[in-house]
Amino acid sequence: MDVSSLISTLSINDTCSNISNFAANVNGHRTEFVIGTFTNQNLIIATQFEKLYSLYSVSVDHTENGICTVEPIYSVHQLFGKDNIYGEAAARFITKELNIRKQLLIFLSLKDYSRNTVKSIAEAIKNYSSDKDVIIGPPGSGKTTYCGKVYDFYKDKLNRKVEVVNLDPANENMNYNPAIDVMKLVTVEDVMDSLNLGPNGALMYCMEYLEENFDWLLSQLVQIKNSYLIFDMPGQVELYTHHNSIKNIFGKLEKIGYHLCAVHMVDSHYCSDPAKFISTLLLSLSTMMQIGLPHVNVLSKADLLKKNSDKLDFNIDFYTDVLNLDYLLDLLDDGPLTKKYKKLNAALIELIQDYSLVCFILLDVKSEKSLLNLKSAVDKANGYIYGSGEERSIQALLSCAVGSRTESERYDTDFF
Ligand SMILES: Nc1nc2c(ncn2[C@@H]2O[C@H](COP(=O)(O)OP(=O)(O)O)[C@@H](O)[C@H]2O)c(=O)[nH]1
Ligand SMILES: [Mg+2]
Repeated sequence: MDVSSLISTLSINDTCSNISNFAANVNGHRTEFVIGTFTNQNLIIATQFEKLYSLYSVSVDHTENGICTVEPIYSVHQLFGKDNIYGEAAARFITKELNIRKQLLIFLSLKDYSRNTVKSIAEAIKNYSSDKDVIIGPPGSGKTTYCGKVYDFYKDKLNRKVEVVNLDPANENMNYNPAIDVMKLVTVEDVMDSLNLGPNGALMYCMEYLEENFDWLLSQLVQIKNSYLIFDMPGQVELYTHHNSIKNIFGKLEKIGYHLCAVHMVDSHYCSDPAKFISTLLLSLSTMMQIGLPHVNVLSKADLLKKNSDKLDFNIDFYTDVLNLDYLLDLLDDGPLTKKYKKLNAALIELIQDYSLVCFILLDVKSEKSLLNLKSAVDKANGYIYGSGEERSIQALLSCAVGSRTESERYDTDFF
């Protein structure tokens, strides 16, 4: 299917687009899907034939004669194809089921339009669209703590179906009950004993073993339907800067249609020393380059950072926004250990500024507002659009319709 020429034929002229395709088995029929997200509209193609037969346009309205409606009103128009009232009903059903809030262009070419088939089509899209966050970062940065907290928060406060997958083969003190646990496949402790390796070597081995046994992970993942997944990852830095197993595992997950977003956590304690902060920036940048996923950098334990803010050289914004590092260069050039390396300091600062990719979100896991702030950044990085089953107040729908407030901002005013 030549999607780009189709999109230009449909005159969807949009620079901000996100298009993906995948195939799924829907009630015994191979079905090809294309999902496109644009600023003002969404596109769904679902075909069980080689061709596209019918195109429908569904508009979503939240007011009638100027008065807000309790439920959104869906108006369906068939733009081309043979008249098919079942197709129109299917287009309406899918829009509603996926809680789509923008105009939807939907091509449906199905062998039958029974309720069962149409429901399975919506399910297949939902399964595909549910996002997955991979929580990465050095040991002790707070990944496991965050996974447990965010699990409770998503489930209890945002009403999202959510599960945590533990991929750290040496995870202690999990404050959540993992839906999948890599420690059932392999543990660092066993590898250290059986192969006589140290902890670092054993962890590398475990991730290579997981890569080789990707089918084990996949067989468990397919059993989790329709949930937002959070992957708790191991902390060893080289796994994200140059070793390839984790990158390959993420690549395989993306290939089968998972949307991943990397949430990279670094202890905000490193802000207290200019040399450590530079190494934090370099680590974050090289991880972004190596992993190559939508990426959100986080400075964790912000409560401690705030408590000790008088000990910082700059305001907290300086560390989160990473806008002008020349001030940091001055400190490095005066530092007892770093003053010898003026040229190297200047080159490192220039490298980070040239890429201009790294900035941070602060996180204090004890604050719901902080969890929400991070969630909002992750949703934006992910392009999370479908929120079926999440709270649907008229206000929320209206504000989404005009694009004025994100779900987080709504939650913010509703709960705080
Ligand atoms: N003060 C504070 N401590 C935190 C926070 N997040 C995690 N920690 C602590 O940091 C330590 C390491 O956390 P853990 O989640 O095991 O880190 P991981 O190795 O990255 O999984 C634990 O003692 C946590 O209690 C936070 O937001 N604030
Ligand atoms: Mg951990």
